[in-house]
Amino acid sequence: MATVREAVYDLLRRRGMTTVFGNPGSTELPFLAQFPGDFRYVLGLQEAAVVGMADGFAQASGQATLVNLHTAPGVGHAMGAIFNAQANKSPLVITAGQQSRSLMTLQANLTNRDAARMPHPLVKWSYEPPRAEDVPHALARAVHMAELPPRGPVFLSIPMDDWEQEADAEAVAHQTGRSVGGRAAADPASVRELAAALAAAASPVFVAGPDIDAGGGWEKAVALAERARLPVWATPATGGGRIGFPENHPAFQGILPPAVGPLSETLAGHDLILVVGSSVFPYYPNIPGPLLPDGARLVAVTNDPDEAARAPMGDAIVADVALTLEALLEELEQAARDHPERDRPERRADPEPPPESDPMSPSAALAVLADVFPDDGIVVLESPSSTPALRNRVRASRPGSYYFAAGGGLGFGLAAAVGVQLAQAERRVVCVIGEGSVQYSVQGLWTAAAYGVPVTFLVLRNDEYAILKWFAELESVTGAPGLDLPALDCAALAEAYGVRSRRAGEPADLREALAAAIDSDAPELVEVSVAPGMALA
Ligand SMILES: Cc1ncc(C[n+]2csc(CCOP(=O)(O)OP(=O)(O)O)c2C)c(N)n1
Repeated sequence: MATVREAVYDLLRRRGMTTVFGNPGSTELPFLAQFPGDFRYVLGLQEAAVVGMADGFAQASGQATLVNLHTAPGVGHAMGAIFNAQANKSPLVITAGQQSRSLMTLQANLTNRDAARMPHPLVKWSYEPPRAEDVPHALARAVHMAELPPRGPVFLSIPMDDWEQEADAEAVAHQTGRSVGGRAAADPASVRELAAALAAAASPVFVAGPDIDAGGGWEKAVALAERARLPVWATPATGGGRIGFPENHPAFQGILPPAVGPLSETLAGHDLILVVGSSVFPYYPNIPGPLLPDGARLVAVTNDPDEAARAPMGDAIVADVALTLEALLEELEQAARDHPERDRPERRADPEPPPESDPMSPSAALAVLADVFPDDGIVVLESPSSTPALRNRVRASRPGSYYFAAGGGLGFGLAAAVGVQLAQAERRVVCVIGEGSVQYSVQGLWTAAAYGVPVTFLVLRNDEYAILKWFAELESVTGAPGLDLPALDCAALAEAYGVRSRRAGEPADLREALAAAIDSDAPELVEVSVAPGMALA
């Protein structure tokens, strides 16, 4: 007879979920006992780093990913990272140990008093099974919930004495083999109507969002833009955890500004705005204005009913993004016959040479990165004041090449880079990060070193929270404390965690250090001193 533990490992194995991210405690050891040889346990030294790594891994592998945390305090440390995973629509199955069932009512030490309530608003489903023999079923349910669209994290609390109990073999046999698919096609009538509107519009525009990449719709998005001759904008960087369209493509125009007024101003003159795989819109900060330019209609395609319902304007089609793009392409083929061809959109300019300064500007540092960046490289970005400059200079052109915390919580970047690199061993990951941001999941450096994960960490060191100084100006705030970061030495921190580090002062040193780090089979950190302030291009 199989135990609950054996049944759970069998289920995980069958679903290919053999990489487990965790930080263990006494309440998790019974789950980890006799850890199977075909599984890999990736230890993170703090839970924000554990969940951040798993988030990167889940997104870059496209697979539900198991996380194991230590009862209430472990979940507590992880909450900010779970918030990010929710915004990233990352299919994480987060488990946490719980006190033994017989000791929960008297509330023995480490009892998670209300385990399912704790992460509740941040997950799609949160649960503590009522009986030990329900654990395999609850885990199967958790995996399906995490993977069904819109994807996202789920949480399961598991009492520590459940693992040795006997599983219900017949029930487990049914649960383990189930396949639950959720890619729903759009109503053909709405697709026909949208195709007709696109063909009839005088000046339609396409806004590409992160779920195009996550949902495998990249090539179809390119085909749609080319066939209908649409100019393409990326959804605002604030909510663009991934990019949905090649940023070096001639149709690509740039990134929409994130605030209401400037966004609609940018789209002025278009009569049809097609938004695919994004919320409408990830606005920030509050700069009021009209929601849409005069005379424009907006139609969003999203697999997320909540995104569709909460949009403040426009129509929406709730369906799988890639399938809908495909259906739209087929319809457009019919419609194109009686529609005169539009001019192709104008190509945006190449990046300007960066200004010269000492220390170099963040744009100059990113221009060096763009020069040495491998064709199939992947950027994980958490350098708030240089987000626009990075996007402008690197211009990622392949699917799965860019990851960013759509939730805006720091701590994603460094950890996620380790997870992305673990999932994409054949490609090279460069984590571009501010020295302030490094601190929120700095323990990920240890995991990179301990597991030989060859991420290049490029730390842009400006000795300040540059983005917050920029926001202070925007909000007319003067005299705010706590915005300077003198003497924060990330190169020394990296060495302490076992990661080789280099410091670069001049562009030529930076080029050499970055090229060597990217080429290395081990993780390396390159710290470059850059001028303070925002880098917009
Ligand atoms: C968990 C969390 N805490 C605080 C913030 C607020 N915050 C946003 S950007 C920022 C500064 C980041 O500094 P750094 O990484 O050095 O980048 P820079 O602004 O200098 O580009 C802070 C503290 C946040 N977004 N998330």
